[in-house]
Amino acid sequence: MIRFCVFVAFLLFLVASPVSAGFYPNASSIPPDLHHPTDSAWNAFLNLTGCHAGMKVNGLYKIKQYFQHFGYIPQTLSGKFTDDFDDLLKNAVEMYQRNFKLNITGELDELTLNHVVIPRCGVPDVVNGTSTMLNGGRRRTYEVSFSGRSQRFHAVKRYSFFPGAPRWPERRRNLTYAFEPRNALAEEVKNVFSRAFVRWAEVIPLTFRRVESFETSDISIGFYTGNHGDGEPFDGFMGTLAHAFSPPNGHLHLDSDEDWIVSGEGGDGVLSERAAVDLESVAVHEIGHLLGLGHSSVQDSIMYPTLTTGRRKVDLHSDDVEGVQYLYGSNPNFNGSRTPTPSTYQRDTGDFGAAGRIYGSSFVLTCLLMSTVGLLLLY
Ligand code: TQI
Ligand code: ZN
Ligand code: ZN
Repeated sequence: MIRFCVFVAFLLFLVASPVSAGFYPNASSIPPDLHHPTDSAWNAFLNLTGCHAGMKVNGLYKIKQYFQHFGYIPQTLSGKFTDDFDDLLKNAVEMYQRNFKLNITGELDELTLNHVVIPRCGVPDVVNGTSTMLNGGRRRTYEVSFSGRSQRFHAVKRYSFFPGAPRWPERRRNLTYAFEPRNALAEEVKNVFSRAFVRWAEVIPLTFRRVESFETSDISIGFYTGNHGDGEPFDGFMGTLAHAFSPPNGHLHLDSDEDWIVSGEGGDGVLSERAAVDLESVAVHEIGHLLGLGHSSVQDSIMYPTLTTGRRKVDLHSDDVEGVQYLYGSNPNFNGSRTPTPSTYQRDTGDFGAAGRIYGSSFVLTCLLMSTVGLLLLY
């Protein structure tokens, strides 16, 4: 994934969205020191050249935060990091070097630091204790710090969670959702979301019930333009389409400046000449975020961070199912047998050609869709 991420994408992303709330339970939990980037941040990193185990150097804690963001230091070790070059950091550096096929020195040597300062996607390299990187094409995976059976030669999980794997708590298993009353949405639009919720509810012991009260519902869904008060302004036509926050926040926002394809069953649903986006595909993806899933590296999964050219993608992939069941367990009433509904067909009608060109053509955009919080950890 990383090699697809280019600097331009990164800069654009920074301009468009200085801090992606996506990686945080809510906007107020963003550490204050991530808000004001400075140009010298990378240089400060390079100053750590030559650091090795046993040393204590001002600013070393920042590189620990960086490694933690990308999964090299367990999220469970939150709180303050020290400036000591301890085993925690040494292990992280070694793991990083192994992932990027650098010499495994366990030290912050020049090569390693030069690698660290290369702009990259914000998606962790190590997920669930397993590297998501060393298995591209080849059957190579290694165990990072898994308790229990070795992951070697087992299928690698490719779904991910938000830091700390937040989920809706046990006592909140019957969730309600409501729509922004000011949107005065047509029933047809609301039904798209109902169908999207059912797809997830089929595989986990959670239920989703539509209610009228927007103020008291667990999940609130609304279409907004531009700046809408959560620090994550929408950007007009294309670009960001929607966003959702991790549990238990419950906000799902969509960009009203997009042309949304609403019709689920039958019909082509093309709303205009412009690139149109299939609403249900986006809704299913965003609900995944609402439930606590991050992005997945499995291309056909719902949580993969691109919409595939010319396709409506609304069926959960086994990777999505495994991810969400890791958080909530499985639905005893479904046991994997489900009757396909007409709306589950993946149509290759080419209706989304225009959107496809935009989304399918470049990995730059793929990267734009991802959070880049990791880099901002430096500031
Ligand atoms: N919105 C991004 C998304 O939902 C926002 C985002 C980036 C995000 N990183 C996040 C949200 C981490 C939560 C957690 O991924 S988007 C797709 C895609 C978007 C993208 O508008 O770019 C879909 C919305 F990429 F998967 F196609 C829906 Cl399906
Ligand atoms: Zn929003
Ligand atoms: Zn997403």
